[in-house]
Amino acid sequence: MGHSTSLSPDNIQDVKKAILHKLVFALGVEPREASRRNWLNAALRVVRDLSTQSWLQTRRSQAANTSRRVYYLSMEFLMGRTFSNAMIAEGVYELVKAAFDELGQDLEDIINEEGDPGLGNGGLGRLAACYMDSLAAMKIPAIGYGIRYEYGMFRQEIKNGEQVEHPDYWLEQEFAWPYVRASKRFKVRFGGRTWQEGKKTHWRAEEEIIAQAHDQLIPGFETSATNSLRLWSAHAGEKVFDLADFNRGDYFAAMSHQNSSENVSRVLYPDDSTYNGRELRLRQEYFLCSASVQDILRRHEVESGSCENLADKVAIHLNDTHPTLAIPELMRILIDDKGYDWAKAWEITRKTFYYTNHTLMSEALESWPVEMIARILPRHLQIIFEINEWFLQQVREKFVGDDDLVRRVSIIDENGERRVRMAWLAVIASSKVNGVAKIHSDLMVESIFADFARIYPERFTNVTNGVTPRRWIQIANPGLTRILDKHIGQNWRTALTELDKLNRLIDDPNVQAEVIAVKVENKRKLAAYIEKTQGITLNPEAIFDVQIKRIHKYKRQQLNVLHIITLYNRILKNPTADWQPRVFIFAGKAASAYYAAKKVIRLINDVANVVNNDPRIRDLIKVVFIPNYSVSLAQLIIPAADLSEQISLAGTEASGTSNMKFALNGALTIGTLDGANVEILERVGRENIFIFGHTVEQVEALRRNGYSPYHYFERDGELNEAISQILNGKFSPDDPYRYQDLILNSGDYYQACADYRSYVDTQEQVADYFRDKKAWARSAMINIANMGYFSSDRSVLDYAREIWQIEPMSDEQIA
Ligand code: 26M
Repeated sequence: MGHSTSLSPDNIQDVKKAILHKLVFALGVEPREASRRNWLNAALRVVRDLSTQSWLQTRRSQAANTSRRVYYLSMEFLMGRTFSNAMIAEGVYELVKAAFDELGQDLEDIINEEGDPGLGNGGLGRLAACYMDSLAAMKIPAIGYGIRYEYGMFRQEIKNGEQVEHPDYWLEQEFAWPYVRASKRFKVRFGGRTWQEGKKTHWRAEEEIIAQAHDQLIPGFETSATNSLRLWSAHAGEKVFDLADFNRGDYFAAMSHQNSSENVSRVLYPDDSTYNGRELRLRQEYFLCSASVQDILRRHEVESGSCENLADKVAIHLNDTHPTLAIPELMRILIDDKGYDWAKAWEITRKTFYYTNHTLMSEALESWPVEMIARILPRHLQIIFEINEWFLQQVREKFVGDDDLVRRVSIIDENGERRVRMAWLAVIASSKVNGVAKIHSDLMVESIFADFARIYPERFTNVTNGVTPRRWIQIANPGLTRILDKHIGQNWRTALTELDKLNRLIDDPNVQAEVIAVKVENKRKLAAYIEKTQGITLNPEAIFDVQIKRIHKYKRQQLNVLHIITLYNRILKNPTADWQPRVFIFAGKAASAYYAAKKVIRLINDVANVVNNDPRIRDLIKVVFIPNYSVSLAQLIIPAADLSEQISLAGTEASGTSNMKFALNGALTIGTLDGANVEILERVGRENIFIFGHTVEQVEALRRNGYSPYHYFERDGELNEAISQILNGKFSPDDPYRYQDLILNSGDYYQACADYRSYVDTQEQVADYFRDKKAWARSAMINIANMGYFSSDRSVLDYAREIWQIEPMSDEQIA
């Protein structure tokens, strides 16, 4: 099972029959009336049956296994579409394709019929999804825990150049992959009060809701190891129906309690850059933590009898601080329900937890008002205070007299309204804390966690992010897959460093030609999508210059726009020069309350309008903003890119992961010395990447000496011209003041003006280099060949070895 099943006529007939059987008996639909969606769901059920057999097998062997299991807690899982991934994991893609051929259906159309659940904001959620895929492929026993939001990330529409948000009710369309586990339900309680009875603390909550499990199988690529992702939905417990209201005959008043309970899993918070202290978000976080910790303990007790050896069998990983309440929740259950004393509970807890930090930006750090936690989770607040007392005592003993240190590392921030610093709690209770790229992990211990690095030097480490080659090459880029299979064999799928073999072929003109041809094929496919959806015609010979990511000041989409305007001005001044045609592609969502980010979207669209419709430009440059960025759009756009824009201010982008996906698909990077760009540079070498801009040290020096954008604005004619045009309404003639507050007025905190000159000059080198098709193709091949390190398989194996201390299972253990 799982390994490529042969394409024999018998097998094709079997799959065809299985699909028809599901169509009729699982969906109740006749073949002649079946829609594409029906065919998709029937086939999903067939593939799920295959995965289910392996899954039950894996569960049995994991339960019998003595090894440790990791539980990956994340408020976000951006899984992308399931169908292709499941087919290739089970090795039945070609078989299903052949069966659908016989049924008169085109597999690609059916694949594109699947929705794309947006249960995450961006990098952090997609990383969790890549890790789920890799944990299964690497046979590491793992369960992901998250929330089954009813509404995912909003759907973005661009109307008159502006972002308009629409609710994404993704459950509207039937999705046949998950199992609903009616028997897996846990009570999650909120509010009320606590009291002491001798040594025992009691908590009487005033509200109780039910967490209901929805499981998705995560089949490991070509292995029978199958993990699961368990997402919780919130439901009204029976007792929250107000009987008094019922008796009065007020049905709707009685039912409204149900609504408020179910609000907890209603919607994903669509902001990934600024902490917002909403009470509902706190409830969501606790809901995830409580249901998951209860489930983990239940499973552990079934397998091991008691919680005594919990830490030997259980590793709980916190994907950022969002699930940090799992720490006091585990403490609470161990002490109040299982009767452990505080010291023992704390010892177990500290050996169980691990925490990954994904950002250094202070405005994104979670800190909840003490008052709010007291109201919603009174018992947990007591436990947090107790942890803090224990911790500060240790600090006082070790650093005698350093009261300021004690104030700085206290979990409770006493400056102004008292707040609980979630990152501090996560660090104090975890065995290991990691950053997500080398530079980020270094900066982490020099900046936000500097005090903790003194207190616990051995606790901090790095695991550089990675991406799954199954989705990001095999599924997204069939053309490149063909080239790789032909020249270096098929093992790269689970051993990505095999790509290194491509280094021998970089000067082979035939392979170069193949690489160029596949890139052009992918560019045509993207161009066709843009033509169809937006009516913009693109030249596939142009450089496809792509920046797709959340819109944020620190990511500096404005810097990209300043370059576009500069190029526009240059072409107008010298129209007959031999300009390299270029297509600028953007996509990404702005948090709905992030005024400046929304303005940047509008600016991109305003500039697009002027540039695309100026006949003097003769289509030499085109600007496209693709609406509603998603995982499935990324799969279409990334393989078509020539140039990957990774232009964040040095020191601000923790890692980036699209930078890896682009390079893996043969795009060259233009980027700063930030995040994982630094490690990409190390592997591809200076000649095969375009690095520009200030280093972290230079950025800090500028800040220390009082940075001013005017310094650059006054000295650089082209920068002056571009900014003046924006400010004077050149791109918004209907509303000349639209961009008055952009860039200069806000002080240019992310130093776009300081990096402008080196960015624009480097872009000129890009254009020159692109003229030499063979040199470019050779560099693209060097990029692909040296991206093996950035497989998420390597990342999860690093976690397993260095952090969780988990051995991957052997094939014998699974079988
Ligand atoms: C926090 C509080 C309330 C509501 C939402 C949030 C929140 C949600 C998502 C905060 C941050 C969120 O995501 C941050 C993120 O995506 N960080 C990115 O993580 C990637 C994976 O490690 C890195 O590659 C990116 O550099 C980093 O920006």
